[in-house]
Amino acid sequence: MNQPQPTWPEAESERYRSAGHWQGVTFDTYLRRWAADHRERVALIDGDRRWTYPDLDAEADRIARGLRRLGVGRGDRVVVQLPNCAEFVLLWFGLQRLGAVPVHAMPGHRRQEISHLVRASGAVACVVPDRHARFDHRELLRGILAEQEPGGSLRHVVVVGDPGPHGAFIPFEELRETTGPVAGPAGDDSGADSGDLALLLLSGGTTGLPKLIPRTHDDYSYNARASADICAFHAHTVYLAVLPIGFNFTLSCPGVLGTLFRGGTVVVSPDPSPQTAFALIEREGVTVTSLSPPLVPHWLDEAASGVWDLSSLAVVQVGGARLPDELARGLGPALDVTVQQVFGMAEGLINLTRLDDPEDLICTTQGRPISPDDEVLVVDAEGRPLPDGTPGELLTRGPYTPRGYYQAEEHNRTAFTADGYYRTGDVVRRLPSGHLVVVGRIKDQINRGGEKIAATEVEEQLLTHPAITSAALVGVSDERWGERSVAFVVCPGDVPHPRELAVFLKDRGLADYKAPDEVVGVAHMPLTAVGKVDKAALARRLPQV
Ligand code: OOB
Repeated sequence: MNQPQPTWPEAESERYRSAGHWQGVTFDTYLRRWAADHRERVALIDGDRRWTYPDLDAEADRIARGLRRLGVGRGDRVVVQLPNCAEFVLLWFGLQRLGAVPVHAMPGHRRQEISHLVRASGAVACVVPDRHARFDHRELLRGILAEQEPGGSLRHVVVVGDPGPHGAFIPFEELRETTGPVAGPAGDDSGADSGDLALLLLSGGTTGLPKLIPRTHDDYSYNARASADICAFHAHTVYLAVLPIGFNFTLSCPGVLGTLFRGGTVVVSPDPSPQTAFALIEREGVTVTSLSPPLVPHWLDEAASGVWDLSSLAVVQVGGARLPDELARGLGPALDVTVQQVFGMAEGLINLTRLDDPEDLICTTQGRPISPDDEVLVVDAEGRPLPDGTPGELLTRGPYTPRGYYQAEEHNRTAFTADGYYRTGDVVRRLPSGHLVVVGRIKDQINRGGEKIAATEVEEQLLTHPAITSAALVGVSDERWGERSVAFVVCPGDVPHPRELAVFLKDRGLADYKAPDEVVGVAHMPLTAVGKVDKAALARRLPQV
């Protein structure tokens, strides 16, 4: 039941099972095992609240009962848009206990993104905070419900915090039912199969609307375990979740799940500021955390104040966007930690520098694949493999890289090769050691400090502005973000100011980070020989940093 389509060929699946990558165990059962194995250990800390492993297990039961009462069951999709708080983790395991499927939204997502996620996944429920970052998520969900077409899938909205005056919204606290059956047959409560869909991740997107990525129990738990092995996570690992927990990096590379697999402790940071994080590092004895590159300078500045005791911190992972080599070189000595670069993707493949790699590899490469069964090709424009050292597009397939997006048959024909390799759109150089250096990108995406912006999505929105007749969004290098977005627009009249466009796009329900940083009017769009907008020519019009 509930097989994500398409799946791995049987021969490959068998290979991954016999290699021990796929263990045939669901997250629901893993949680039961952890609770039995670590009776006293603290699994999760959020502020003054603490959960041991058995507490976490019992809480998953309660939430599963509450969800079941709402009619949520095995295979049902539930959009989860929560900031970093313990409820994210509790809910995630409550859903796993039912065999239901969390659909990960990011905290910054707004009407466009959330309604797309609901529609694309056919979600029956959404779980949101009341307010976060001065934004009222209840208002957002009221709008989405009101706009839903008759027969739409969304039936329930659960709110962490105050559900507000909208009587139909369910307070998260009310989900926690202490009595009654949790679910199906004993042993594996969820009744789910380890090959079933365990979660849906959102792709960064290139063309059309962002796609959903089907991750199974087998593949996603391997992702977390293999990462935890390489990072040598153990029962005394204390992991600080600084980036959004719904981000694959934070959840599973090795992140929250990798920590739980090893009996360690997850500490939730409600925001990524160094002040908040350093206070938690000091108080809880945090040993490892993960950052995006734009956070690094802020962390270094604050650490230089010398008022914090960060001596417990041993490893800082950085990923999601290219970390400049000099920043990598500065980070280790400044915090007295081992730096680990992480080049991963929601579509699967994770690359890590190893903790004992020579400093040069740690500072100048984005790591190498975590699995011996990751297959990596670097190819030219015709798809022909290139020798080591020559930059080309990275293609990959393997035990935790799904063979296609969720219900996107047509898109899959071009996003994957005929023999199942995912075309990453990343341009890399491969060293003889297997380490990859990310040197560019051929996908039409902007990576703004780790936040991915699909150019076509924003361009379509810009074209709805009455002053704009043609639009092209281009990424240019930027000191703070790594890349910033520049909208080139053709306007018969005045060119709108970036602030006005930001308000316009916000009103249309687009996440704030997708608003162009800069707007440049052009008389007409330069075209390539095949008649496409020549984005490289547009980028050359700007002063380079
Ligand atoms: C992570 O996942 P996504 O799905 O948000 O983005 C994936 C894309 C990659 O294809 C690449 O273009 C870029 O983000 N990227 C990097 C990078 N890490 C990701 N580019 C250069 N250097 C890096 N270190 O971003 C993600 C998922 C799991 C772990 C870490 C990151």
